[in-house]
Amino acid sequence: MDEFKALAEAVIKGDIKTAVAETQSALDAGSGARDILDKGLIAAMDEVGERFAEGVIFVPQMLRSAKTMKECTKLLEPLFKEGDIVSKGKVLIGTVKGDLHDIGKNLVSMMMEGAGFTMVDLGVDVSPEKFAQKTQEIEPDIVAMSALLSTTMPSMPLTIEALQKANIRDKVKVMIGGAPVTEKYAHEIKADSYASDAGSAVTKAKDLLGVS
Ligand code: B1M
Repeated sequence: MDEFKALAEAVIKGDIKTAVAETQSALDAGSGARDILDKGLIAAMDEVGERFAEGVIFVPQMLRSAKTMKECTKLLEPLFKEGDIVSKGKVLIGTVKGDLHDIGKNLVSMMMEGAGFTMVDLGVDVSPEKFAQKTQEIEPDIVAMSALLSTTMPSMPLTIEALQKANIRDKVKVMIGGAPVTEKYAHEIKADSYASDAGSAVTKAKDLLGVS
Protein backbone atom coordinates (compact mmCIF):
# COMPACT_ATOMS: atom_id res chain seq x y z
CA MET A 1 0.00 0.00 0.00
CA ASP A 2 3.09 2.28 0.50
CA GLU A 3 3.36 3.20 -3.17
CA PHE A 4 -0.21 4.52 -3.04
CA LYS A 5 -0.17 5.69 0.58
CA ALA A 6 -1.75 9.09 -0.02
CA LEU A 7 -4.46 7.56 -2.21
CA ALA A 8 -5.24 4.84 0.33
CA GLU A 9 -5.38 7.35 3.17
CA ALA A 10 -7.79 9.54 1.22
CA VAL A 11 -10.06 6.52 0.56
CA ILE A 12 -9.94 5.53 4.23
CA LYS A 13 -10.84 9.10 5.22
CA GLY A 14 -13.52 9.32 2.52
CA ASP A 15 -11.89 12.38 1.01
CA ILE A 16 -13.24 12.11 -2.54
CA LYS A 17 -11.45 15.13 -3.97
CA THR A 18 -7.99 14.09 -2.81
CA ALA A 19 -8.54 10.44 -3.71
CA VAL A 20 -9.62 11.27 -7.27
CA ALA A 21 -6.65 13.64 -7.66
CA GLU A 22 -4.28 10.96 -6.33
CA THR A 23 -5.72 8.37 -8.74
CA GLN A 24 -5.23 10.74 -11.64
CA SER A 25 -1.67 11.61 -10.63
CA ALA A 26 -0.79 7.91 -10.21
CA LEU A 27 -2.10 7.32 -13.75
CA ASP A 28 -0.18 10.35 -15.03
CA ALA A 29 2.97 9.02 -13.37
CA GLY A 30 2.57 5.78 -15.34
CA SER A 31 1.17 3.44 -12.67
CA GLY A 32 -0.93 0.58 -14.02
CA ALA A 33 -4.69 0.63 -13.43
CA ARG A 34 -4.51 -2.87 -11.92
CA ASP A 35 -1.86 -1.79 -9.40
CA ILE A 36 -3.81 1.31 -8.43
CA LEU A 37 -6.89 -0.85 -7.92
CA ASP A 38 -5.25 -3.71 -5.99
CA LYS A 39 -2.54 -1.90 -4.02
CA GLY A 40 -4.33 1.40 -3.52
CA LEU A 41 -8.13 1.16 -3.58
CA ILE A 42 -8.83 -2.44 -2.53
CA ALA A 43 -6.06 -2.35 0.11
CA ALA A 44 -7.68 0.78 1.52
CA MET A 45 -11.12 -0.85 1.66
CA ASP A 46 -9.60 -3.83 3.51
CA GLU A 47 -8.25 -1.39 6.08
CA VAL A 48 -11.70 0.26 6.28
CA GLY A 49 -13.20 -3.19 6.96
CA GLU A 50 -10.66 -3.87 9.71
CA ARG A 51 -11.34 -0.51 11.37
CA PHE A 52 -15.07 -1.21 11.21
CA ALA A 53 -14.63 -4.67 12.75
CA GLU A 54 -12.55 -3.10 15.55
CA GLY A 55 -15.28 -0.52 16.23
CA VAL A 56 -13.01 2.41 15.28
CA ILE A 57 -15.33 3.54 12.46
CA PHE A 58 -19.02 3.02 11.77
CA VAL A 59 -21.39 2.50 8.80
CA PRO A 60 -21.49 6.17 7.64
CA GLN A 61 -17.68 6.24 7.34
CA MET A 62 -17.71 2.91 5.47
CA LEU A 63 -20.28 4.37 3.08
CA ARG A 64 -18.17 7.47 2.49
CA SER A 65 -15.10 5.32 1.72
CA ALA A 66 -17.21 3.21 -0.64
CA LYS A 67 -18.36 6.35 -2.46
CA THR A 68 -14.77 7.57 -2.68
CA MET A 69 -13.62 4.27 -4.14
CA LYS A 70 -16.42 4.35 -6.72
CA GLU A 71 -15.39 7.82 -7.90
CA CYS A 72 -11.77 6.70 -8.30
CA THR A 73 -12.80 3.55 -10.13
CA LYS A 74 -14.53 5.68 -12.79
CA LEU A 75 -11.08 6.93 -13.88
CA LEU A 76 -9.77 3.38 -14.23
CA GLU A 77 -12.73 1.90 -16.08
CA PRO A 78 -11.70 2.84 -19.66
CA LEU A 79 -8.30 1.26 -19.06
CA PHE A 80 -9.75 -2.19 -18.53
CA LYS A 81 -11.23 -2.38 -22.03
CA GLU A 82 -9.59 -4.91 -24.37
CA GLY A 83 -11.02 -3.21 -27.44
CA ASP A 84 -12.82 -6.32 -28.64
CA ILE A 85 -16.26 -5.74 -30.15
CA VAL A 86 -17.44 -9.32 -30.66
CA SER A 87 -19.31 -10.42 -27.53
CA LYS A 88 -17.74 -13.36 -25.73
CA GLY A 89 -21.04 -14.21 -24.07
CA LYS A 90 -23.89 -12.77 -22.05
CA VAL A 91 -23.58 -12.56 -18.27
CA LEU A 92 -26.36 -11.82 -15.79
CA ILE A 93 -24.81 -10.44 -12.63
CA GLY A 94 -26.08 -9.27 -9.26
CA THR A 95 -25.47 -9.12 -5.54
CA VAL A 96 -27.63 -11.66 -3.76
CA LYS A 97 -30.75 -11.06 -1.68
CA GLY A 98 -30.26 -9.10 1.54
CA ASP A 99 -26.82 -7.86 0.49
CA LEU A 100 -26.17 -4.24 -0.45
CA HIS A 101 -22.42 -4.45 -1.17
CA ASP A 102 -21.81 -3.64 -4.82
CA ILE A 103 -18.24 -2.41 -5.26
CA GLY A 104 -16.77 -5.87 -5.87
CA LYS A 105 -19.69 -6.87 -8.09
CA ASN A 106 -19.29 -3.65 -10.09
CA LEU A 107 -15.57 -4.32 -10.54
CA VAL A 108 -16.25 -7.84 -11.76
CA SER A 109 -18.87 -6.46 -14.14
CA MET A 110 -16.55 -3.70 -15.35
CA MET A 111 -13.62 -6.06 -16.03
CA MET A 112 -15.80 -8.65 -17.73
CA GLU A 113 -17.33 -5.97 -19.93
CA GLY A 114 -13.84 -4.70 -20.68
CA ALA A 115 -12.85 -8.23 -21.70
CA GLY A 116 -15.74 -8.44 -24.18
CA PHE A 117 -18.65 -9.96 -22.27
CA THR A 118 -22.13 -8.44 -22.53
CA MET A 119 -23.17 -7.64 -18.98
CA VAL A 120 -26.69 -7.34 -17.62
CA ASP A 121 -26.46 -6.01 -14.07
CA LEU A 122 -29.41 -6.57 -11.75
CA GLY A 123 -27.86 -4.46 -8.98
CA VAL A 124 -28.02 -5.43 -5.32
CA ASP A 125 -30.44 -7.37 -3.11
CA VAL A 126 -31.44 -9.66 -5.98
CA SER A 127 -33.80 -12.44 -4.94
CA PRO A 128 -33.47 -16.02 -6.26
CA GLU A 129 -36.81 -15.54 -8.05
CA LYS A 130 -35.56 -12.40 -9.80
CA PHE A 131 -32.37 -14.16 -10.93
CA ALA A 132 -34.49 -17.04 -12.30
CA GLN A 133 -37.04 -14.75 -13.96
CA LYS A 134 -34.35 -12.64 -15.65
CA THR A 135 -32.49 -15.77 -16.74
CA GLN A 136 -35.63 -16.97 -18.52
CA GLU A 137 -36.11 -13.55 -20.06
CA ILE A 138 -32.63 -12.73 -21.37
CA GLU A 139 -31.08 -16.23 -21.68
CA PRO A 140 -27.56 -15.44 -20.42
CA ASP A 141 -24.63 -17.84 -20.78
CA ILE A 142 -23.57 -17.22 -17.19
CA VAL A 143 -25.40 -16.24 -14.01
CA ALA A 144 -22.88 -14.49 -11.74
CA MET A 145 -23.63 -13.92 -8.05
CA SER A 146 -21.73 -11.83 -5.53
CA ALA A 147 -22.09 -11.98 -1.72
CA LEU A 148 -20.13 -10.04 0.89
CA LEU A 149 -21.90 -11.21 4.02
CA SER A 150 -21.72 -14.71 5.47
CA THR A 151 -25.43 -14.29 6.27
CA THR A 152 -26.38 -13.73 2.61
CA MET A 153 -24.30 -16.56 1.12
CA PRO A 154 -27.20 -19.06 1.56
CA SER A 155 -29.06 -17.07 -1.07
CA MET A 156 -26.63 -18.56 -3.62
CA PRO A 157 -27.83 -22.19 -3.32
CA LEU A 158 -31.40 -20.86 -3.13
CA THR A 159 -30.85 -19.12 -6.47
CA ILE A 160 -29.47 -22.33 -7.98
CA GLU A 161 -32.59 -24.08 -6.65
CA ALA A 162 -34.79 -21.41 -8.26
CA LEU A 163 -33.04 -22.02 -11.60
CA GLN A 164 -33.65 -25.75 -11.17
CA LYS A 165 -37.33 -25.20 -10.39
CA ALA A 166 -37.66 -23.07 -13.52
CA ASN A 167 -35.99 -25.90 -15.54
CA ILE A 168 -33.19 -23.63 -16.73
CA ARG A 169 -30.30 -24.76 -14.52
CA ASP A 170 -28.75 -26.81 -17.34
CA LYS A 171 -28.98 -23.89 -19.77
CA VAL A 172 -26.61 -21.60 -17.84
CA LYS A 173 -23.30 -21.72 -16.01
CA VAL A 174 -23.31 -20.38 -12.47
CA MET A 175 -20.34 -18.42 -11.14
CA ILE A 176 -20.02 -17.15 -7.59
CA GLY A 177 -17.65 -14.89 -5.66
CA GLY A 178 -17.26 -12.32 -2.90
CA ALA A 179 -15.04 -12.01 0.17
CA PRO A 180 -16.58 -14.79 2.35
CA VAL A 181 -17.17 -17.17 -0.60
CA THR A 182 -14.72 -20.01 -1.25
CA GLU A 183 -13.98 -22.63 -3.89
CA LYS A 184 -15.11 -25.28 -1.40
CA TYR A 185 -18.46 -23.52 -0.97
CA ALA A 186 -18.88 -23.39 -4.75
CA HIS A 187 -18.41 -27.19 -4.88
CA GLU A 188 -20.83 -27.70 -1.99
CA ILE A 189 -23.64 -25.76 -3.63
CA LYS A 190 -22.85 -27.14 -7.09
CA ALA A 191 -21.99 -23.81 -8.71
CA ASP A 192 -19.97 -24.25 -11.90
CA SER A 193 -17.22 -21.83 -10.99
CA TYR A 194 -15.74 -19.63 -8.28
CA ALA A 195 -13.50 -16.59 -8.71
CA SER A 196 -11.62 -14.85 -5.93
CA ASP A 197 -11.23 -11.49 -7.67
CA ALA A 198 -12.38 -9.52 -10.68
CA GLY A 199 -9.37 -10.47 -12.83
CA SER A 200 -9.81 -14.18 -12.25
CA ALA A 201 -13.57 -13.84 -12.83
CA VAL A 202 -12.71 -12.94 -16.43
CA THR A 203 -10.43 -15.96 -16.84
CA LYS A 204 -12.93 -18.31 -15.20
CA ALA A 205 -15.78 -17.01 -17.37
CA LYS A 206 -13.71 -17.54 -20.52
CA ASP A 207 -12.89 -21.08 -19.35
CA LEU A 208 -16.55 -21.81 -18.63
CA LEU A 209 -17.60 -20.80 -22.14
CA GLY A 210 -14.48 -22.12 -23.90
CA VAL A 211 -13.60 -18.73 -25.39
CA SER A 212 -10.25 -16.92 -25.36
CO1 B1M B 1 -20.03 -3.92 4.92
N1 B1M B 1 -19.29 -5.52 5.73
N2 B1M B 1 -21.66 -4.10 5.99
N3 B1M B 1 -20.56 -2.24 4.11
N4 B1M B 1 -18.27 -3.78 4.25
C1 B1M B 1 -18.02 -6.01 5.20
C2 B1M B 1 -18.25 -7.00 4.05
C3 B1M B 1 -17.37 -6.70 6.49
C4 B1M B 1 -16.37 -7.82 6.15
C5 B1M B 1 -16.74 -5.58 7.37
C6 B1M B 1 -16.13 -6.15 8.63
O1 B1M B 1 -16.84 -6.40 9.58
N5 B1M B 1 -14.84 -6.37 8.66
C7 B1M B 1 -18.67 -7.21 7.24
C8 B1M B 1 -19.15 -8.60 6.84
C9 B1M B 1 -18.85 -9.67 7.88
C10 B1M B 1 -19.30 -11.00 7.34
O2 B1M B 1 -20.45 -11.25 7.14
N6 B1M B 1 -18.34 -11.89 7.10
C11 B1M B 1 -19.67 -6.13 6.85
C12 B1M B 1 -20.86 -5.84 7.58
C13 B1M B 1 -21.03 -6.58 8.88
C14 B1M B 1 -21.82 -4.90 7.12
C15 B1M B 1 -23.15 -4.52 7.78
C16 B1M B 1 -23.95 -5.70 8.37
C17 B1M B 1 -22.82 -3.44 8.84
C18 B1M B 1 -23.98 -2.97 9.66
O3 B1M B 1 -24.93 -2.43 9.16
N7 B1M B 1 -23.86 -3.21 10.94
C19 B1M B 1 -23.92 -3.84 6.62
C20 B1M B 1 -24.74 -4.83 5.80
C21 B1M B 1 -25.60 -4.14 4.78
C22 B1M B 1 -26.20 -5.15 3.80
O4 B1M B 1 -25.57 -5.50 2.82
N8 B1M B 1 -27.41 -5.59 4.07
C23 B1M B 1 -22.77 -3.33 5.80
C24 B1M B 1 -22.84 -2.18 5.01
C25 B1M B 1 -21.81 -1.67 4.27
C26 B1M B 1 -21.89 -0.34 3.52
C27 B1M B 1 -23.26 -0.14 2.85
C28 B1M B 1 -21.64 0.76 4.50
C29 B1M B 1 -20.66 -0.45 2.56
C30 B1M B 1 -21.00 -1.01 1.13
C31 B1M B 1 -21.21 0.10 0.11
C32 B1M B 1 -21.30 -0.48 -1.27
O5 B1M B 1 -20.86 -1.56 -1.60
N9 B1M B 1 -21.92 0.30 -2.12
C33 B1M B 1 -19.81 -1.50 3.25
C34 B1M B 1 -18.44 -1.72 2.98
C35 B1M B 1 -17.76 -0.68 2.09
C36 B1M B 1 -17.71 -2.83 3.49
C37 B1M B 1 -16.21 -3.15 3.36
C38 B1M B 1 -15.46 -2.21 4.26
C39 B1M B 1 -15.60 -3.06 1.97
C40 B1M B 1 -16.29 -3.92 0.90
C41 B1M B 1 -15.68 -3.59 -0.44
O6 B1M B 1 -16.27 -2.85 -1.20
N10 B1M B 1 -14.44 -4.07 -0.69
C42 B1M B 1 -16.17 -4.65 3.84
C43 B1M B 1 -14.85 -5.07 4.44
C44 B1M B 1 -13.98 -5.82 3.44
O7 B1M B 1 -14.44 -6.43 2.50
N11 B1M B 1 -12.71 -5.86 3.67
C45 B1M B 1 -17.45 -4.79 4.57
C46 B1M B 1 -13.70 -3.77 -1.90
C47 B1M B 1 -14.16 -4.71 -3.03
C48 B1M B 1 -13.37 -4.42 -4.29
O8 B1M B 1 -13.88 -6.02 -2.62
O9 B1M B 1 -16.33 -6.66 -2.51
O10 B1M B 1 -14.53 -8.27 -1.70
P1 B1M B 1 -14.96 -7.20 -2.63
O11 B1M B 1 -14.87 -7.77 -4.13
C49 B1M B 1 -13.73 -8.43 -4.64
C50 B1M B 1 -13.78 -9.97 -4.43
O12 B1M B 1 -14.52 -10.37 -3.31
C51 B1M B 1 -14.31 -10.48 -5.74
O13 B1M B 1 -13.83 -9.55 -6.69
C52 B1M B 1 -13.80 -8.24 -6.14
C53 B1M B 1 -12.67 -7.47 -6.76
O14 B1M B 1 -11.44 -8.12 -6.67
N12 B1M B 1 -15.75 -10.62 -5.97
C54 B1M B 1 -16.19 -11.51 -6.90
C55 B1M B 1 -16.81 -9.98 -5.47
N13 B1M B 1 -17.92 -10.42 -6.04
C56 B1M B 1 -17.58 -11.35 -6.92
C57 B1M B 1 -18.34 -12.13 -7.80
C58 B1M B 1 -17.67 -13.04 -8.63
C59 B1M B 1 -16.29 -13.19 -8.56
C60 B1M B 1 -15.53 -12.42 -7.72
O15 B1M B 1 -18.29 -13.84 -9.49
C61 B1M B 1 -19.64 -13.67 -9.73
